[in-house]
Amino acid sequence: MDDVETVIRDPDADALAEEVRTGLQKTPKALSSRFFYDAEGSRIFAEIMRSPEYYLTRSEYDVLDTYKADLLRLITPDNRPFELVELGAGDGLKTKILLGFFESQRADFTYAPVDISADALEGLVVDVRKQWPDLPLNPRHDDYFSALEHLSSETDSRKVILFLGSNIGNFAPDEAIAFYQQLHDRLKPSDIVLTGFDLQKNPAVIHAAYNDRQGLTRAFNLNLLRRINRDLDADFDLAAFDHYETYSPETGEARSYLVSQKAQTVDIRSLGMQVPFQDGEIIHTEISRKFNRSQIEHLAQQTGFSLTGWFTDSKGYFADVIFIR
Ligand code: AVI
Repeated sequence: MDDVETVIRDPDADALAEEVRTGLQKTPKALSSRFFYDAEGSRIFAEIMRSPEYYLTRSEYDVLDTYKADLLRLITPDNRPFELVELGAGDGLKTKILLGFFESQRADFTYAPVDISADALEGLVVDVRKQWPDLPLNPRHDDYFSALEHLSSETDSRKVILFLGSNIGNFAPDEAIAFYQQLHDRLKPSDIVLTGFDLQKNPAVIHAAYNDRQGLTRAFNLNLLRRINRDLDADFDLAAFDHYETYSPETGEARSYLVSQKAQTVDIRSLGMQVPFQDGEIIHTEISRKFNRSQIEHLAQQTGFSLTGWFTDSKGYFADVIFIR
């Protein structure tokens, strides 16, 4: 684990305090979903990905498994070595399809997973080492934006940025544009970005994915309050908040909220803050955007990329899309 530890710092320690200080003074109150992923949040998210309603992971798995050979051909038509930089790698379940296939084809590449969760990253590194002991690994514990600043331009190898799992959907529209613009600035011509986009579909299917019967999404959302209690010495009563989800087929946005079940005041001791809640008051915690093809084409065009590959699963639920710099 040495190479994980050398890059370990907690990108969230001060950021969480700042988010809570400002977010709970907003109207309406809001906290960013990037703080969902402590060890418990990552564990619950892994369960969500296995739940019957959360089709995204299965759909993307289907795309990558079906089109892995086409993807490799598009990534390196000239067999040039490449560095596979995965932003938000998580447990790497889907990426392992690509790693296994690329290894079997003797592709010359390095795998550089980046994740905000140290636990998820460490698990992934152990797993990858076990399965492919010779694969060069370069893990980084960091958030996406600061990881982009460290994309080394020293090596000659082509950069292939993986941004799978519809992580892009958790960005507001202006953040998504800023993200690709930043990538465009840091990459060189012929570098590649492979993004997983969840597509717009029957709204009932999407709504169910964020309202699973087992209550996993509910637990995932409420875990944010548990984390604030632990990290900022607060006294949120988890039983006095509930999960609420909306999906608008007009905007393509699934939105998660925590709803106060009564009038109450929460004490956040490490910030010296008392936060009043009315009965029924919300905290907005997450946006999960769903896209259509013309929005994705526009995103590429707006940020200076060319869309050169479009792969969907058999149901047409999910697309993995190649942008070339
Ligand atoms: C990580 N991200 C793409 C997930 C999503 O679908 O927006 C997080 C999630 N939130 C609730 N369920 C899953």
